[in-house]
Amino acid sequence: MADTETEALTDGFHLIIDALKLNDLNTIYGVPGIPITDFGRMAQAEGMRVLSFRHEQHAGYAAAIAGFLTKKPGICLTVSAPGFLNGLTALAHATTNCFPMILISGSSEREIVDLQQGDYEEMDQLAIAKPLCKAAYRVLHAEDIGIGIARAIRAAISGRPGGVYLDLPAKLFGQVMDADAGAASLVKVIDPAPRQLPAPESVACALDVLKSAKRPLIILGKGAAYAQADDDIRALVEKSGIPYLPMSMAKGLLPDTHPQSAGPARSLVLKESDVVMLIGARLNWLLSHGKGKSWGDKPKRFVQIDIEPKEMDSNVEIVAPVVGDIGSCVSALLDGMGDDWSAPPADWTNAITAKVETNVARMAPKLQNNNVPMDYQGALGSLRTIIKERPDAILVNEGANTLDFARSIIDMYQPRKRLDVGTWGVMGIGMGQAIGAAVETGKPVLAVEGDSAFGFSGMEIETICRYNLPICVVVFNNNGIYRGTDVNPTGGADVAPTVFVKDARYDKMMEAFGGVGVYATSPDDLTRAVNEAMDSGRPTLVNAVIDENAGTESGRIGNLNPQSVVSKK
Ligand code: ADP
Ligand code: TZD
Ligand code: MG
Repeated sequence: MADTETEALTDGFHLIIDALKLNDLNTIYGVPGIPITDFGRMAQAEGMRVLSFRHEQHAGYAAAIAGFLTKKPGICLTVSAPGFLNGLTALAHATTNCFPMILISGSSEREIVDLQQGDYEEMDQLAIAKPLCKAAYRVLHAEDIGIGIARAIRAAISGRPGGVYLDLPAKLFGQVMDADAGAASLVKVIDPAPRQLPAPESVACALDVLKSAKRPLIILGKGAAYAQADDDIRALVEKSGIPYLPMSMAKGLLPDTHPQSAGPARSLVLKESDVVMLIGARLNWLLSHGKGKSWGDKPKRFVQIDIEPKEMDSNVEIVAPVVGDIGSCVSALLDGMGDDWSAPPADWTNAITAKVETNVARMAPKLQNNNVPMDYQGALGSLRTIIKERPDAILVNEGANTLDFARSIIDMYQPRKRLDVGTWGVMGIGMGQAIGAAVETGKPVLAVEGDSAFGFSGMEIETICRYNLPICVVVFNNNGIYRGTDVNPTGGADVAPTVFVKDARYDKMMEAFGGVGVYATSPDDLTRAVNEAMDSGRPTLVNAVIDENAGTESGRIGNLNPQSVVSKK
């Protein structure tokens, strides 16, 4: 019998680390504190990359975007109650956007929490997380850590990806067990996101519908970008000859300059198309639910490719649902098209090309203006050229006008290079996503931020400087939310709710942490500063002075604002 004095032991701390590493999860985004401080130290000592943030929400956004970029769950680590709640926004965001992520949170002792005896940071975290994520698990015994982490990984990435919560009570970390038994309890998840082949008859039906179309359209969503089936998607689009529209984060899946891109003719193709094939895109508010004014009055038939069967018919009838993973579905469609597929009628594709050319030509001179103070077109014209010259850089983008103008002006050339506010249009993803993208890909990141949007995560520029990440933040400073020109109608001392301190110097914040701060008043200044930042890889913040009159209310979605007939002046 083994001598218990010399028997090798392990504990919860090490089992969690070993389980993550075994599954090739080597990066943790989080904020330390009770009960996970030592866990973070040990994870770093065991060779994991442990990145500490200033606020859990941004660690969570970093983990969520890591999931989108890598198809592996991003890991966010938080302390109990308040830290957990701070991370929860990002977990809900990941779930909403179908990004795989695992929020691991330390928690207080079950016995005390369940009797509500007032433990340190007491909260029934599992119950609170459940409705906001795809799955939620708690591990109480060291021997269950391997299974707990395996389940979390599989839940996050199989089927429709999403956020998973893993609750680890403080006591678990210190639980001791025999090292061999511990090692044997770990699980390396086999084929965590198995292929899901579409039914052959649904593929045939989709092809029939596409064949019968006079004015077909393909819409690519961020699910298509996530799937990493880039070559097949491109082949499908090109072989079919069908014009396509990329949703925001699907831009670059094919280059925005592709001859079949209908991006600049969006209104036309939505209105006039007769058959629309959605690939990894939902008919939610971002596509006006597939009906109403923006879709025109011509009858439409929808084909939809999605891994989630419940997505079909969510807003309108789907005549050809193709359920499966995008890689398998797209390759089945390609096979089924055969060699004699005929391109859509030329009057349709020519009309789109003409519209695209007109709109692009109309925009071109505006993008070259060198106005001071800058307007959105002049400033974004500069950044557009920079991304054209550096197509492998990653663009992070949030704001209202800053988001809408950048989305339409900056062409993307490679898949998964445009990261933005996602399905909720959430402000605050900026620095977290920039950090996650820089860490996961090693590529330079350009974060184009409204001044309001930037404020949600601004303190994380310290994190950027601390880890010396190649991130260039450009703050579009128009003194406020949408515009800087609102006034308080009472004439009182408080400024209007949408207005910030005038001419704030965000560039000086970056200097405070040892980064490079630049004050830019013209498109030429901006070009110079951003190119320098991208060449040097040094953390940089460019305060881009934008005309405070230039923006419009809520950017391009002002129609979603409720209107008062009583108080509106
Ligand atoms: P967008 O906002 O770009 O229109 P959405 O987030 O609305 O995109 O839609 C993404 C869709 O992609 C979701 O319905 C999701 O189920 C689906 N999806 C995600 N990954 C895959 C995959 N690998 N295979 C098939 N569908 C996927
Ligand atoms: N809070 C959160 C978390 N998400 C939101 N989307 C909002 C608030 C509301 N909101 C928007 O939808 S855009 C925006 C807010 C506060 C900021 C717009 O101002 P900006 O951009 O300075 O970032 P522009 O260029 O001035 O329009
Ligand atoms: Mg602003």
